[in-house]
Amino acid sequence: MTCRGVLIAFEGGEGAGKSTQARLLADAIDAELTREPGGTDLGDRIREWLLHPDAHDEGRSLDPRTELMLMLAARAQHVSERIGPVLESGRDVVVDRFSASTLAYQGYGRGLPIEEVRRACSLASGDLWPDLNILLDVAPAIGAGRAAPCSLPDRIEAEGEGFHERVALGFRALAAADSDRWVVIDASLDVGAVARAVREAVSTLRRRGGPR
Ligand code: T5A
Repeated sequence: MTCRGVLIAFEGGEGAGKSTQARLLADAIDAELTREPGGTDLGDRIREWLLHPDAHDEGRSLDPRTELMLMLAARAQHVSERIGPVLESGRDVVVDRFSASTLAYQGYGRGLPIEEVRRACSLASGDLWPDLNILLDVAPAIGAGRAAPCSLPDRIEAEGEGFHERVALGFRALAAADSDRWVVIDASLDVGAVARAVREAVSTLRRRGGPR
């Protein structure tokens, strides 16, 4: 019988270094690398629609519940089409954002009820939760300062300071409430130091015996 692979999610605010660290870790442990929203053809189309700065112009804002449902539609397809089969084959998966981003952004950020968002996440993922969430913790102002100088912020990046502060507090609250499945890393350190802390967290997970 093949052992199920391990699911590791990178979480945190904008510009925390998730994509950089997810790529480094996936290369180091030869895991499947993917991201959310996205990871499938359908998910990539939903991503484009959710994040494009002009997606909801002319004064029409996207209702937070619509945003939640679109994030979850992308996740349901991602889990059934890609993440689930890879884990079942015994290979590890590194994902750049997963359900904790939904709790932090749509729950803490947008103000939707946290327990309802959690139940909706569980439904979308078939109750799949990461074996390890790695929170790259950085002040929102530092993360925003890492954006390429001429890049246009996407629809969610363009939200105000208060929104991004609520998201950051949300991530910290999630990590504090479930320390078995979370590790918090100071993402203001340089890339190499963060990568070493990530590898140490993954080694600890393996010593504990992988998926729980
Ligand atoms: N979202 C997502 C929800 O609202 N709900 C959900 O359920 C989900 C899944 C996704 C958006 O969707 C939202 C959250 C997001 O708003 P995204 O592009 O995937 O968007 O996420 P971002 O956080 O916006 O991605 P970024 O690319 O901006 O940030 P990363 O991935 O955290 O950072 P990274 O690695 O690309 O690095 C950014 C820059 O910083 C440098 C890099 O070289 C790069 O230039 N850098 C560092 N510089 C100094 N020190 C370090 N330690 C550095 N690490 C990286």
